[in-house]
Amino acid sequence: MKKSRRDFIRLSGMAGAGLLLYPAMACRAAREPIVASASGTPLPSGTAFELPPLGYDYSALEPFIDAMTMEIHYSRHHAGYVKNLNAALADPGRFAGMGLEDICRAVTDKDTAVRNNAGGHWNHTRFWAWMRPGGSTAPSGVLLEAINRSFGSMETFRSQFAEAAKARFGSGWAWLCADGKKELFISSTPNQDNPLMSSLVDKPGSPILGIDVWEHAYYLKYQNKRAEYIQSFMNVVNWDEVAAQYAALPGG
Ligand code: MN3
Repeated sequence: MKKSRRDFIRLSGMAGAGLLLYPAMACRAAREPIVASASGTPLPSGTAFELPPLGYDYSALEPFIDAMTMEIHYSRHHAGYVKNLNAALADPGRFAGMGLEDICRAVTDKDTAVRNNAGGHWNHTRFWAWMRPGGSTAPSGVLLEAINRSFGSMETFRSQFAEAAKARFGSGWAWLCADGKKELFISSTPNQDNPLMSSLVDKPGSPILGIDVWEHAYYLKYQNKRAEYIQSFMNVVNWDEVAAQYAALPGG
C-alpha cells in the first residue's frame, strides 16, 4: 500500500505538470498508478482528485476505438467527472479524507453529485487500464480457472458479458465482478454507478472488468451499432490488467 500511495502522489504531480497534454509520454509510468489512484488509499488531506494519465496515445486503440472518441472521452468526459467530483466535495462532510474507492462504497441515493462523479472517475480510471494497444491478451492461470468455474468457458463468459452490455437500457456499464469469495459474476449498472456502491446495486462486488456503454463511448464510430462496439472492445481487453486486479483482491 505504501508504494501505491507514493506512486499516486508522484503521478498526480506529473499530471499537474502538464503531462495530460501528452498522455503518450506517461506510458511507462501509467500502469501501476492507474490502479493506485482508484484504490481505497485515502488522499492526503487537502488534495484534490486529479485526472490520471491515459497511458497511451488517443490513436493507440485504432481501429477498434477511434482517436477522436478517445480524446473526447478522456479529456472532456473523464476530466469533467474529476472536476465535478472536486466541486461536489468542496464541503466533503462524511466523505472527508476518503479515497475514491471508499467514497464509491459509501455513497447512497441521497448523494447525487458525489455518486455520479466519484463513479465516473473510478469507472473511467479503470476503463483506460482495461484496454491495451496491440490487441487483447488472453486470461490464464487462476483468473481463467475462475472464469471457467463461474461460466463454464471463456466463450460463454464472452457472450454473457456482451449480452449484459447490449441489454443495458440507456447509459451505463456492464461488469465482470468478483464477490467476497472471489467467485465471478456479471452485472450491469445505470449511469455512472458501479458494483462497489453496495447500497445502490442488487449484488455488490469488486469490478475487475467493465465496459462503458454510454453513447459517448462509441457513437462517433459505431453510431447505433452498440453490439459492434462491444465486439471491438473485446479485441482490446488487457487481460493481464484484469488478472492483476483479480489477484490483488482479498479472500478466495
Ligand atoms: Mn464514459
